[in-house]
Amino acid sequence: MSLYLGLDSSTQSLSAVVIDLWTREVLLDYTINFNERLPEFGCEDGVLPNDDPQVAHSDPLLWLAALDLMCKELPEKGIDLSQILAVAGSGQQHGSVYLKANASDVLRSLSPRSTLPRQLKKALSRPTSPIWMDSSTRPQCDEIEAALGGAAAVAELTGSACFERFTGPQIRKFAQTEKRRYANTATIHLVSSFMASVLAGKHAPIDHGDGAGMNLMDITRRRWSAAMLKATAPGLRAKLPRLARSDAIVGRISPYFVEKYGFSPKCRVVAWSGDNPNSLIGVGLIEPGKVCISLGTSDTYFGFMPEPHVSAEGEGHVFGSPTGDYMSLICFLNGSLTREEIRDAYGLSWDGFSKALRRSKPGNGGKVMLPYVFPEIVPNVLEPKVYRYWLRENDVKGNVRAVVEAQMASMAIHSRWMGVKTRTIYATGGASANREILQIMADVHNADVYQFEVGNSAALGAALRAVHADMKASDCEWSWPEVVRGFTDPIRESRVRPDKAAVRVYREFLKLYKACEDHALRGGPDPAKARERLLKKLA
Ligand code: ADP
Ligand code: XUL
Repeated sequence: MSLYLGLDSSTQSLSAVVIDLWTREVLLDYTINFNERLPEFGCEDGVLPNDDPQVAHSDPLLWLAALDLMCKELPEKGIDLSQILAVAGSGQQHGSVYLKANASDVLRSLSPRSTLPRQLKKALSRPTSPIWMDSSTRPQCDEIEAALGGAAAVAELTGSACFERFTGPQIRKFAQTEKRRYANTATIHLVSSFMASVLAGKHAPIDHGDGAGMNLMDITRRRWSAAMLKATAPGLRAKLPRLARSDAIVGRISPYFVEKYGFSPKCRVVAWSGDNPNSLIGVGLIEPGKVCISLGTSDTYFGFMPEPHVSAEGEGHVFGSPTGDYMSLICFLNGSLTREEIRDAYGLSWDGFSKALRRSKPGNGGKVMLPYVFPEIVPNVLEPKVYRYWLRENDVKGNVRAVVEAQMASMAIHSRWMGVKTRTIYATGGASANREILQIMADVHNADVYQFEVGNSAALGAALRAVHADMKASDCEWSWPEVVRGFTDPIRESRVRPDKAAVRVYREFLKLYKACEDHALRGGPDPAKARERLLKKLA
């Protein structure tokens, strides 16, 4: 047996995937849902309640409680933790954790007789963590961009224009509004590097994959950008961990996990990365040509990229790929939670939701929704609002189809900058279990869509990264195709093919959707003409 563990600390849950390298088997794919298992932290879907819809913080102690629970339950699921050779992980991107100077001591001397939340609480200089759903830092983004000579200059330098949820603008807001706490902060971690630090019992580096989501790292040189640091907050350089390759070994696992849960003291902790860079590996995107759409809390559209090629429209991102290359990504905040909102508004189950999709037709009779239930990242919408065009609110089937068609159309339109003409899409994330949603994806994008055995591509990707880094550290480096072989093949039988007639309808529908978006967000002309053209096609 050669076991590797991949963890995924995501918005709504902590997942673990355990693989056996020699038999190429996934031994366990297990999730602890925060709402169900840890309601005492007061988060709803992983977010602390706040009166301001633009503010989204979480409780970092919740993530730690989930880690304790996971380590306790893995053996109950049949996993012998003493056999795990290395562990790597995945964190929701952009979120940040603020620690006092005593954190190094606290991390080094964790007592197995107490819990992680209880012990780390005294090391937090800020009790809550802003996460990727936060959109409250537009003023800070504007200030930083102005200091650097505009959004395009920031995008060229860091791989993305300033985005509200990115760590740099979040740190700037904290430094401006909570000066004392900022001064009291010795180290600022990402969710990924924070969790890795806890596992290793010492401050872990930030990897190039997740570091690219901060608006602080020079994307081509892969080091902190002095200009970005200066424009962001005073004294920031000293508060950031070092940057490292995604295959860096942080160290051996901390005695806390050895004594309390039975890990081997030899188990290596590999640098953690963001959930999207991990998913890239988890679906085997180690060369260009295919794209992945992840339907998780957010919907993301991403692909492998050999060279950093930045979005001219300022809507996408370039992150580091764990292979040492790059990846392109667009994040749509209104993903699963928005589909859930519509589902719940009509009192449906997922079965009922799917039934409504089956009973309605492509193009939805020219009914359109712009479902910004939450502030949207792409296109940028700060005030949440659901727009309906020719769509009555009491039309159950119409609304269900409209939300999915809108999400798929928005992805197709806003991903054009990537210039990828793909005939194959890999679908992952919780909602990829829904075949009716995948059919609309296939039809709108005119591509075959495949599912995967392991739903959690981020945790699987982390386990595979653990393999790669552990081999390398043992002086036996494996190529990436060798590492992922047998783990990342899509399920052949899961293929969803585009329907020719539907593809034709959606070609026209995309124009209508774009016209509605222009009308709602940019004061464009009435979209009625575009609708007439679609109706003609439907007739
Ligand atoms: P994350 O990792 O971002 O926390 P997941 O990838 O685990 O999220 O996806 C969780 C989401 O999957 C839930 O919010 C839920 O809305 C969605 N989901 C689960 N099953 C279905 C289904 N059958 N149809 C549509 N969505 C689903
Ligand atoms: C990506 C993004 C989200 C988070 C949470 O830029 O903000 O996908 O990583 O999943």
